[in-house]
Amino acid sequence: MVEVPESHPRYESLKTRELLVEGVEKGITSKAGLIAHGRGEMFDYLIGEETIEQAKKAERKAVADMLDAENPVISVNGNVAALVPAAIVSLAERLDAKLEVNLFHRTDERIEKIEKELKENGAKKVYGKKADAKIPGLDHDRGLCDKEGIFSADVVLVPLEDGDRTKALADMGKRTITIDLNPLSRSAKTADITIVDNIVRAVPNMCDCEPFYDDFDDAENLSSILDFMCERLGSLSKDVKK
Ligand code: PTJ
Repeated sequence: MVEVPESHPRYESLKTRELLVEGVEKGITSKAGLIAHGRGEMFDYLIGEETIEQAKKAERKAVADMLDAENPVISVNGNVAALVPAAIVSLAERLDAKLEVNLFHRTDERIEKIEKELKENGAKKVYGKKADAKIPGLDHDRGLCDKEGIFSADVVLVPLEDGDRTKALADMGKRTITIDLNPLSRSAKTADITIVDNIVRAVPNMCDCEPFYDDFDDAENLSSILDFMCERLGSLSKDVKK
């Protein structure tokens, strides 16, 4: 891993990139995962690279929903495993949720490597390898999942997810929660709760936050995030002219 000096103004961001590059080298993260992260970084710029109030509220609501669920499952892909392996295991413990490796670019080798990474970070059981069920409406291996895991879950946390899969899970009647920096993505628009925050901040926040049990309107929250981005761009535009 390249040593990034802590004095570098973009230290946190560069360190996060290095984790993903290391994930690719270890065979955990797909190469496409690097591109997906770049898109995420762009939206992170628009919110000022910090957790905004709307995201905090969605994080707290997501925790409340997962705590209330009968069979909550956290879906883990190659980016999640590279960026927050220890925190995602802690979150699963807090929420009494199952962890399932569920990949877009699925190979048995990647599934096993991610399972190993999660176990090295304290996970006792990891679902995903069995793949004895299929999410209806998804072609090829994208639809594979575990009967005891995602297939029978009532609430699924799907961070950094492909829009088709989020929709297919919603069509199965599941409550879906996503973490996605892009408020315009199909996942963001489909999920019942959308957390527009960087996963490196969102998951640790969710390990510690107070659950929010009141009413929550996801569309209202998303709209307010887009307004926030527009206002922020407006004030940055004024600053440039000074
Ligand atoms: O490991 P695999 O094979 O399952 O593949 C995982 C990726 C992420 C490559 C795959 O699911 C994919 O292609 O995803 P998408 O459709 O590019 O969507 C990823 C979404 O996550 C995009 O909307 C990004 O803006 C967002 N995103 C990227 N990095 C982050 C992020 N959101 C939060 N935190 C991030 N660090």
